[in-house]
Amino acid sequence: MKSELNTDQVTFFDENGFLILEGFLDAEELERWRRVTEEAVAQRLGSDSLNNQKDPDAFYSQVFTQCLRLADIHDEMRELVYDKSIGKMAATLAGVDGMRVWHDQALFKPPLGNATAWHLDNPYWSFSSKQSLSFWIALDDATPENGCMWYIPGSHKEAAYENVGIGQNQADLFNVYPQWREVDTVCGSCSAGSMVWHNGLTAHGAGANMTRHPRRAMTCAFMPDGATFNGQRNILPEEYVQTLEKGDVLNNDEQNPLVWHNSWEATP
Ligand SMILES: O=C(O)CCC(=O)C(=O)O
Ligand SMILES: [Fe+2]
Repeated sequence: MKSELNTDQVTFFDENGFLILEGFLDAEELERWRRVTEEAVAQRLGSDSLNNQKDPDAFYSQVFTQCLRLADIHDEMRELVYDKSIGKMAATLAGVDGMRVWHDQALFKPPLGNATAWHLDNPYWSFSSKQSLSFWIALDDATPENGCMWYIPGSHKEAAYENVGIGQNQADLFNVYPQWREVDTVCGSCSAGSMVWHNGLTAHGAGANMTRHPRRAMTCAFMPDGATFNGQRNILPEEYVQTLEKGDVLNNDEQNPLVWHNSWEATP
């Protein structure tokens, strides 16, 4: 895992709201991420929650097979996504002291699958922060043909927290942010084993999968330590949400484990 970041990369992320790290995983690590993700997805699809395949013919089910919180149900997945060096990357890119996992999710765009409409991530979540971010690890080569990601550079600096959502119209987000129609989009094509980071307020989407093969990705979203509840449930369990008031710090280590704090630097 090439988890060292240089200052140019951090500056690029800051300016553009995304960062592509080609060849993040070596061949052996990629095999492990693939196996563990496939196992955990199979397990999640066998349960009746935290996946989007209840109605497999629905438009959204054909955007991707979405399986959430895989670290909860698979020990090796927990090791992979709670890895301290990845947590440190998240904290470094966001410029914060501590990072918690918001949620992981596998996103497998099926063969011939629908496009992922342009959207922002953070407006879905139970906290609002300019320092939230996600990684997206390509488990297959991600290309314009099979639905790689695309980004609007700098959009994170202007975005607010209204949720447009991932619907059927690819461009609904541009009705809220018409100024982005004038910005050149950036293609996030990358080879299998690459890691792409994006800020939770960066506009992004993916094309349709025009090929007969799946386009698999394993992703994880991070919340800066100290972020507070904004009143939205999102993926938090109902019993936990019942205990929360707007403005409460989301510091439940079971729900949102702290995966990095700069104060740990001295401790191996
Ligand atoms: O994989 C995709 O098609 C979309 C991914 C995405 O929206 C995300 O990782 O936030
Ligand atoms: Fe997204």
